Amino acid sequence: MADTIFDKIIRKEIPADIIYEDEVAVAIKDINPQAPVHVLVLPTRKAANLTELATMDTEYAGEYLKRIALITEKLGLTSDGFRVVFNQGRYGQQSVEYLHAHILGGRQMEWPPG
Ligand code: D5M
Repeated sequence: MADTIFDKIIRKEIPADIIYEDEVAVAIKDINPQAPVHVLVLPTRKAANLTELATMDTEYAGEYLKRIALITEKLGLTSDGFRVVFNQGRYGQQSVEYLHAHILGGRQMEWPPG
């Protein structure tokens, strides 16, 4: 699987604004924020996308999901709400082939998304 910018961030080869990290996940501020709060949650075990995560160890996948929820709490987003997005593939406009959950918060979201 091709190396991506997020592989390099996980390996600490390039800097990022890391707001949380443990053995399961690393959360960084998005470099191009689309909301007052825009954080990306990367699994430490590489998966290219959500489809690939679903083939991985169920316990690990569950722990990763729990980290996303934990980070929304740490960011203070749970009372007003937030949005979590996984972009995948061409139609999903995924630009980095390393799974990342976008956590977006701090403003009113709209539906349907663009
Ligand atoms: O989203 C990929 C996201 O990754 C996009 O919102 C920009 C962000 N990005 C790209 N490079 C960096 C670095 N170096 N730090 C932080 N954030 C970054 P996608 O869902 O693939 O379209």
